[in-house]
Amino acid sequence: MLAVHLVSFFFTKLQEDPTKKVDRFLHAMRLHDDQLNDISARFQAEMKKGLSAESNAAAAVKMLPTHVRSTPDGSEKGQFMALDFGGSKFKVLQVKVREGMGIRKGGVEMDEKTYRIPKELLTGRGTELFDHVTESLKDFLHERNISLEKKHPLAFTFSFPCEQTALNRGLLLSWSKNFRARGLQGKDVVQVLRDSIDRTGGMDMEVLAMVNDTVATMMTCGFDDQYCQAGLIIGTGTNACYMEELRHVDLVEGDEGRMCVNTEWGAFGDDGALDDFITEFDRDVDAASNNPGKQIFEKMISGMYLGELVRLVVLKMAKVGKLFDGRVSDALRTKGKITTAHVAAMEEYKNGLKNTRTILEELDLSPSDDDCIAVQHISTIVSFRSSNLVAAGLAAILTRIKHNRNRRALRITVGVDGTVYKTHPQYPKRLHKVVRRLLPDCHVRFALSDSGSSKGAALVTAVAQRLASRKRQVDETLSSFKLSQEQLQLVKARMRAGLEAGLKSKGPSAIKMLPSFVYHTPDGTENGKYLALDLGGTNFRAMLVNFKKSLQQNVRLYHKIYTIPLEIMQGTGEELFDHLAQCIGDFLDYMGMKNARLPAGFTFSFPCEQTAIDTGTLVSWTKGFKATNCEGHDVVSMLREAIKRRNEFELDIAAVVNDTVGTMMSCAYEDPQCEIGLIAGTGTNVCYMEEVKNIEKTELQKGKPEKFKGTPDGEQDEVEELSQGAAEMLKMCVNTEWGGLGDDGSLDDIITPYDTEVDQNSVNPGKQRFEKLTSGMYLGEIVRQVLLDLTRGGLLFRGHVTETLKTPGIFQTKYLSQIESDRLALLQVRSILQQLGLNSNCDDSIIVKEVCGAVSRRAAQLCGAGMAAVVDKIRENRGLDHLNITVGVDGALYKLHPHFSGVLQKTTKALAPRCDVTFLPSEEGSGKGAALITAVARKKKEI
Ligand code: 0WK
Ligand code: 0WK
Ligand code: BGC
Ligand code: BGC
Repeated sequence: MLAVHLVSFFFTKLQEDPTKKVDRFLHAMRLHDDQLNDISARFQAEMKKGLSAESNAAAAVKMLPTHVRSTPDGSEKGQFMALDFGGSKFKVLQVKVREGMGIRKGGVEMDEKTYRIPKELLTGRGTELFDHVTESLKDFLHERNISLEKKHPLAFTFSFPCEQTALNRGLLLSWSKNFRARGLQGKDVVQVLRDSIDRTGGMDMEVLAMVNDTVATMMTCGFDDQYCQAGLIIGTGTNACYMEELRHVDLVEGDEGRMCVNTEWGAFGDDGALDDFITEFDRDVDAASNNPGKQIFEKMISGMYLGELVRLVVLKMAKVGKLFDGRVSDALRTKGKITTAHVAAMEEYKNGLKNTRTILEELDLSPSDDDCIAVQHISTIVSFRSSNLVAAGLAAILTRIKHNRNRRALRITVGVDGTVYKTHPQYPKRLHKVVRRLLPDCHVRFALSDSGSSKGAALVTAVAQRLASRKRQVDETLSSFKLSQEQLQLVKARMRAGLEAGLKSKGPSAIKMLPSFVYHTPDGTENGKYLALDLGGTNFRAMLVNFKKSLQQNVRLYHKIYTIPLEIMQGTGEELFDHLAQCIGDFLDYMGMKNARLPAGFTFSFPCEQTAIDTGTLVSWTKGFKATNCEGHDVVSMLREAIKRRNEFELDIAAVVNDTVGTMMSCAYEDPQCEIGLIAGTGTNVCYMEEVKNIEKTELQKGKPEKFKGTPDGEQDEVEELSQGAAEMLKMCVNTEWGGLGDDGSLDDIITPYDTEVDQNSVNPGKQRFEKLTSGMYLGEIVRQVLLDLTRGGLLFRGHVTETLKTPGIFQTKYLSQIESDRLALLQVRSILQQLGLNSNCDDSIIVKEVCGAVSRRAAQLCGAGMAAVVDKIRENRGLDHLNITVGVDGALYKLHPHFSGVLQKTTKALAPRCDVTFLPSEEGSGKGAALITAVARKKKEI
C-alpha cells in the first residue's frame, strides 16, 4: 500500500511543473486577448462617459481636461524652475530650453536634485507638505546660487487627479498612491503652492503651469518626436493621457483643435466595471489600501501594489500548502514585505531565480527550487497581467485617436515613464508586444522619457509663458477699450451737456439737436395708404403702408429693398436721387400703383435741418455717403426734382423724417409710452420728445404769430389757442444727431489710436466721432486696426501681416456678431478668418474674439451712457422723481449682435437708475413711422 502512495507521490511530484500549479492557481489573472479586447472596449466606453458633460460626474474615469492644447512646436524657449511631485521621487529642477550658453541648438539643459519627503508629511497637514516642497525649492536655489530676486517661471508637475480650469488652476479631486495629506481635497493646489511660496518667502516664483506627470511625459517625448501624442506612466501609480479632439471635450468651451486629456485611468473599475476581473488578491490589496474602493485599475497594475499582490498570492498558496510545504513566516504575513522591486528582481533573465530565493529567505522562508520557480512565476503572472491591462487601456486610447482622426492606420508614439516600466526587466517588451498584437494596424512607438517629466513640464510652462505674455500684451492693448463706471458717467455728462448746448445755440454744436416738426406720437386714428421711402445706412427701402381703420391696429405693409452701390453713394447728388426715383418707379410698378399719386413719407437717415415737416436741408453726409451737391440742399426738393426728371409717376411727399423719428413713431404705434427713437445700425443716433420751450434755437416757443412762417398752418392755430401752460407742455421730437459728440474733442480722453486711424481713413475725418466709436460702419474697422497692431507685434497670426489684414472694410461688423455668438465661437472665428484668407490657430481665434468683444462692448456702453443722459434729461424736463419710458429701437447692430443690446440696456440702467427704460425693437423698420407722420401731416393739411 505504502509503495503505491510513494509511487503516486513521486508521480505527482514528477508530474507537477511548479509553474502549472501556479497557472492553475492564478488562472483568473492570466488574461487572453479576447479578455483584453473586452477590457479595451469597456475602457473606450468609460472614456466616452468621462468626456461627455452629461455623464462625466458619474464616470469613474474622469478624463480630465489639461488645457494643454498642443504638443511642442519648436518655439518653446526660456529658463524655468520645476517641481516634480507625486512620483516615487520629489525633485526640484532648473530647466533651460533652447537658450543660454553651450546648449545645443534646440537642446534642453536640466539640473535637478531629489528631496526626501518625510513619511509623516504624506499623511499630515497639506500645508505642511507644501511648505516642505517650497522649502526644498528654496534650498535648491541657494545651493545652485540661482538668484532669489529674479522672478522665476515655475513648472509644477503634480501627479494626482486635478480638475483644471486653466493651465495654472486645478482642484485636487482626491489623493492616490501613498499620499493622504489633509485639507487639500477640492482646493486649487496651484494657489496652495503660491501661498506656501509666500509663507516660505525669500524667492519670487510665478507658477505658470501645473501638469500631470503623464502630460509632462508626453511633452518631454514630444520634444524630439512629433508623433508623440500620448503619455503613459507605469510607476508608483499608473495613468495615461493623450491628445483628444477639443470638440469631444465637453467640459471645455470651443471645439477647435485638440487638448490633452488626463484619463486618470487608475480609477477604471471603481464603479464595478472590472468586477469580473477582480481576484480575491486584488480585493485584499484594495481592502488594505488607504483608499479602498478607489483606483481599482491602478491597484492591479502599478508599482505600489504589484509586490503586495505577489506577497498575498504567495501567502495564500503557502497557507493552502502549495508552497513551502505550507509553512508561513511572519515576514510573509507582513504587508509590504515583497516590493515591486522584488518582483522585478525575481523576473530578471539570468538571476531571477537566485533573486527569488534570496528574497524568500529574507522573508524567513526556506524555499525549495520548485518553490522559487513557482514564486518567480507568480511574479511573472502578476506583472504580466499588469502589462496586459496597460496594453488593453492603451489599445483603447490609440483606437480612439485613430477614429478621431478617421485614419485606417495610425502612426503614433507613446511617451513612457515610471519605475515599473523603467526597471522591470521584461515589462516594456511584454507591453509593446501585446499592444502591437491588439492593434495590428497601428504603428506604435514607445519613447522612454529619459530625463523625467520636468522637461515636458517646462515646455508646457514655456507655452503658458508665451500665452500669458501674449494675454498680458493683448489685455494691455484692449485695456484702452475697457471703460470704467467713472468714464461712462463722464460720457453721460458730456452727452447731457452736448444735448443742452445743441438746444441753445443756433451755431454749430457737436450735437446738432435738429427739430423734426413732429409734435406728438400717433393716436391710432391714422388711416389710408402711404408710400414710405427709407434711405438708411446700407440700402434704400420702398414700402407701401396701409392703415385700415376696420382692422384694429392692423397695418398692411409691402416693401422692397434696393442696394445703394458705392459709386452712387459717393457720386453726384443727381445720380443718387435719380437712383432713388428709379427704385421708387420699380416699386410702384411692382405694386401696380404707378398712377396712384400716393402721399409719401421720406425717411432720410442723415442730419437735416428742417423748418417744416416736409422740408429738410442736409447738413452733412455721414456713414460713407458723400454724394456731391447735396449738403446744404433740401432733400425733399431734390427727390421731387428727380421724380420729375423721371416723369413716370407722381408722388406727394408730405413728410421727411429721420430714421430715429420714424422708428420712434413706429414703436409708439404699439406702445404709447414710446417717446425716444434709437438707431444702432450702420450709423447711430437718437431722437426724443423734447419740451418746445427748451428748444431755444428756434422761434417756436416765443409764440409771436408773425414768426410762425416755419410751422405748418395747423400747428400755428394750435400754438395760439394753447394757453401759456399748455404751450409749456408742447413737445416736439428732436433728432439729436448724437453721432457728433466728440467732434469738439470732448471724447479725446477715451478715443484710442485705433479710433483715430479709423477716423482718418473715413470719408469724413474729424466728424461723427461718437458714431465712429459705436456704430456698425466702423466697429469692424476698429477691430481690423487692433488686429493689425497685434499682428505687427507678433501676437497674432504668427506676426504675418497679410494684404487682407491691410484692406480697409475687410472685417465687416457682421463678423463681430457672428464671432461673438456664444454658441459656435471658435469654429466660427476660424472659418470667418479663413474666408478672409487669414490662417489662424486656436489661440489666434481666441484673441480675435476678445478684440471683437472689447470693441463691441465699448460701443454698447457708450450708447448706454448716451441713452442715460437722454432719459435723465426727459425725467428732469418733467420734474419727475422716477420716469417710465419706452425707446423704439432699430438697426442691425442692436438687433443682430448677440450682446450689444444687453450691455446697452444694463449700462443705461446703471447710469440712469431713476428711469425705467423699456427697449422696444421696431418690427417693420421706420417706414410705418414715416407713414404715420405723413398721415398726421396730411390730416393737418386737409383741416
Ligand atoms: C518620473 C517623472 C515623474 C513621474 C514618475 C512616475 O519625472 O513626474 O511622476 O516618473 O514614476 P514613479 O516615480 O512613480 O515610478
Ligand atoms: C431700419 C430702419 C431704417 C434705419 C435702419 C438702420 O427702417 O430707417 O436706417 O434700420 O439700421 P441699419 O440698416 O443701419 O443697420
Ligand atoms: C495619479 C495620476 C498619476 C499616476 C502616475 C496616479 O495615482 O492619480 O495622476 O498620473 O498616478 O503617477
Ligand atoms: C445719421 C443719422 C442717422 C443715424 C442712424 C447717422 O449717421 O447722421 O441721421 O439717424 O446714422 O442711421
